[in-house]
Amino acid sequence: MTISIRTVLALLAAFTVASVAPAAAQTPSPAGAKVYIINLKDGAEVTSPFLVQFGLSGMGVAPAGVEKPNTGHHHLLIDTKLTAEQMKQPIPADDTHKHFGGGQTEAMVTLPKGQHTLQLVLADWTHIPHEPPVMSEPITITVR
Ligand SMILES: [Cu+2]
Repeated sequence: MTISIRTVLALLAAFTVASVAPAAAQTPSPAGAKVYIINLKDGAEVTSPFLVQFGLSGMGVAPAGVEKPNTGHHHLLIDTKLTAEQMKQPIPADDTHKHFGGGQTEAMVTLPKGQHTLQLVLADWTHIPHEPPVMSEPITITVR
């Protein structure tokens, strides 16, 4: 069996393109878009359960699954953060990565006593953070 050099080159080219292509496309965000926690400041003390209100300026809220320019839905990161690699992928869904795919703009959060970090990240209809990312500075709160 012989394999022509042309076939080898074609296979190499296909492999190179596949390995260079991004894992998933990120949705662009408009300049100046901001997400922030409205009702809690860094260092806040709360009792559990407590309300977290999600603020957004420069973009709109749309439910997960609805593709519309300059929109997204809120995600609350609790005691975790996203790595640079995770910023390009759908946000995981678990106890520390909460999705508000219904378009919710606030949530009651239950956490054990102690210090916790909270951070909001907006993501597109497929749960992938925008480019550039629209995320709040993490805040540290204490549950009494
Ligand atoms: Cu999501």
